[in-house]
Amino acid sequence: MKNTLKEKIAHDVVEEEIHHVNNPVLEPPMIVKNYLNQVTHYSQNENSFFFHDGSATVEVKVVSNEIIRVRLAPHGSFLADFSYAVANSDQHVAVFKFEEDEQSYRVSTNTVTCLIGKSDFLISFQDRDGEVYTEDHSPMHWEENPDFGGYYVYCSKTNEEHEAFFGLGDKPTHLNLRGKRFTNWNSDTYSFGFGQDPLYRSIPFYIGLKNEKAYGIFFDNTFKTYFDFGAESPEQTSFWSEGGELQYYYIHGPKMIDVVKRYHELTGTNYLPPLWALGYHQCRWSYYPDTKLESLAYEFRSRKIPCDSLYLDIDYMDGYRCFTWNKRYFPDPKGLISKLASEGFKTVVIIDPGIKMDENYWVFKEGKEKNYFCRRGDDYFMEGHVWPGRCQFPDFTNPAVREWWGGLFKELVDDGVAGVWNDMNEPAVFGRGTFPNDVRHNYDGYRGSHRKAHNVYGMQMVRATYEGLKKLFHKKRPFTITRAAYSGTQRYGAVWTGDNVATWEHLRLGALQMQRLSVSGMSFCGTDIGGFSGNPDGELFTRWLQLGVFSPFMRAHSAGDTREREPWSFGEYYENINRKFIELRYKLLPYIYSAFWEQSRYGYPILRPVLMLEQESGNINREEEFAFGDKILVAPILRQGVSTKRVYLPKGRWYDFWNHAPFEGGQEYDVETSLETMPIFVKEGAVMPEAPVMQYSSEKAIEIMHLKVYHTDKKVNSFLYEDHGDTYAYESDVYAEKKFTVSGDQGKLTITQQVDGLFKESYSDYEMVLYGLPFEAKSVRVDGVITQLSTHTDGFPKLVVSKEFKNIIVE
Ligand code: MIG
Repeated sequence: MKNTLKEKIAHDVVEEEIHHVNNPVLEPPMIVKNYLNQVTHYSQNENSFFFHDGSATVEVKVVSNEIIRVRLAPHGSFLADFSYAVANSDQHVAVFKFEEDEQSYRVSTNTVTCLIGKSDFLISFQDRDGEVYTEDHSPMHWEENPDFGGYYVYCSKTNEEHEAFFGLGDKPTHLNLRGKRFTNWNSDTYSFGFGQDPLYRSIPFYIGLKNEKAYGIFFDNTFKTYFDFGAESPEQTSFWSEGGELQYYYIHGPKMIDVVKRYHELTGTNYLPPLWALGYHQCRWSYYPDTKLESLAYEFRSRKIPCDSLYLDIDYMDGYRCFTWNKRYFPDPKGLISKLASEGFKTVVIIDPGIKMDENYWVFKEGKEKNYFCRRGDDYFMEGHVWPGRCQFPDFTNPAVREWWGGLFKELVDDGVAGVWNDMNEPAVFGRGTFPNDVRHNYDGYRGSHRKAHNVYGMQMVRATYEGLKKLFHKKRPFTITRAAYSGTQRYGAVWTGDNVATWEHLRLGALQMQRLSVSGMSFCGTDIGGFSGNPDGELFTRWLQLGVFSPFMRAHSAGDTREREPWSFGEYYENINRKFIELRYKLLPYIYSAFWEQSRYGYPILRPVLMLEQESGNINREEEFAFGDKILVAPILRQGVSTKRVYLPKGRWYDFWNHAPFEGGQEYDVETSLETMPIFVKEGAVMPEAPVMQYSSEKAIEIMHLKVYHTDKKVNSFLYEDHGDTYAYESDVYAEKKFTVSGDQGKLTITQQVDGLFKESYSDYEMVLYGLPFEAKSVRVDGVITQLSTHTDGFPKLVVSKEFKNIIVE
């Protein structure tokens, strides 16, 4: 013991001497950009290759057949390999090979090759045929950050003349990002405008489209990041950060949809929501007191307008203290919630990160005792004003804090709350916007200032909420939404686009933002239907609701200083149209739920821009039509006073959803579209499931599943997914995943079915209606047995078959 102490002192003395000897008076250091130099040597460790230039090291890691990760260590040592976004970067057994010639090193899988130039350290990615998808414009570079330590890190790629760029989350602008520059820094942006940047979310992932071939770049860096898609110089696309590591994933296509799917393989998919979360939700800031909620519930049911969920905004709390009730407005929360539940309404409550500094408030006391609140650089608490007054803020990047936070929902869950809405988690602070940079965070043990943790703060909050609810619910699936997000947040919550405005421009923005979020890995998204601030007229509200039917998350919401905003608030004429469209949402629920399954299980996006269906340069600027799931194409009406809309249908045959008339795609059509309707098309060969209209998603068991079958002379698969709707039994195979294959010719239609899983549906038969038959059906054989055709009420041929059928032939 004594010895070691002596040694230590001796050591310190030595250090001190060295320190003095080596501490000449220095001029303030010059800030210079350092570029990678010539490669001097390389080494390999399993599927990672390390290239050195004498000082810096670059790691090229084969993550999967289609994904390669690049990291830069300016002075040779990498930062800890930890990511909030990437669930697992070693998930696949990757096959790869390594080659070297005069000019370059080549790391290849069977689909992609990463080339590292020996003399210039330029990195490029090619497909098997040697076609270059993206290449460095200059070698990766960095700049010392004397104030905070670490480096500003930069990467720049060469733009092809017509290259286009997509993704990046919620940027409120046109789908193609070419010519623009963006910042990622989660911000509370009330009444944001077209082109405003940044907004609430940071999704540092983009898709490039070059010569009609797509690839993705995911820059997994939580600091403030920047993307420049040829704004500063048309020849380059650059991305850089104020700190952290230059670390990005190259994701191969060549199809956009596969890039998105592979991005989901890295960052996870949306959790499978409970079915009720896909119904219509009614929200407002705020519905109170309890009698207001009761009368809302009564209005919905007596007017026969379907609705699954009612929301409580901040006024349900006692002085905006999280996890409390305002007992004057809500004397019996449990009674109210169970009454609403008995009428089929789920209750969702808001929660904010700011915890009121009040010594008599248990949440504050507990958080303080456990040392769970964020602190400044000099150890002061991070304090700021939000709705409750002066607040402190839990450090959600600390796993112990997340665990604690998750448990705080116990009473709300006991009261019957079914979902939680996470607001203000950019984090928002009145006056100054957000936390100052010197606030310290645990960052799951890896430590960091707010510069590093800011963009994941909201993600870790909704993660804590989601994981907590999941535990408290035991066997039921929770529902959560969040305003702030970072890549990967889809694993923990849905998102809404924040405080939009009741204008036609914002309706258009909503359609753009949702498509963008969907291709950026956040499929479960929606806008405040009607616009948060301002007052829509009946027409705008109805058109917005129509877009809402085709929004993965469908919720009307409005600010407190606006006029009433329920589906009946604009008079009977609008109410009837609104009812019809909300009913449509409920008819489509089996289809929508199946699309969510496809997202959650396989990583397919729910909204798909036309370009994703038909990857041709001519479609780059099409942003007013999009696919909802893989069988429906919609063209929401986004302008006032419109009665016809020009709609482009991708190649192949489509059917008008309303009257089943066939249309040949590959061209534009002028579609009549009064306020009572909107352009909706169904893809040929589709088997579209339809549920009976219900007042809420679980009102009654389906007695017979309605299937609309559309003729094709190709071969087309459709999927129908069913399960309990709100449990985790599907994880033990208690689900039904049905694959229908439709094929046909001018005189024939064949439908086959294959079923996977153990779920037993409530019904035993399908009622099938056949659309678009180019012949008059005379005979039908179901698994070889001649079966009767009849006529559906709409005049088209119909048959009733057992849900067990395997093969149907119509001639
Ligand atoms: O400072 O809770 O975006 O949806 O109604 C405003 C009140 C706080 C902002 C959210 C909005 C919500 C509102 N919140």
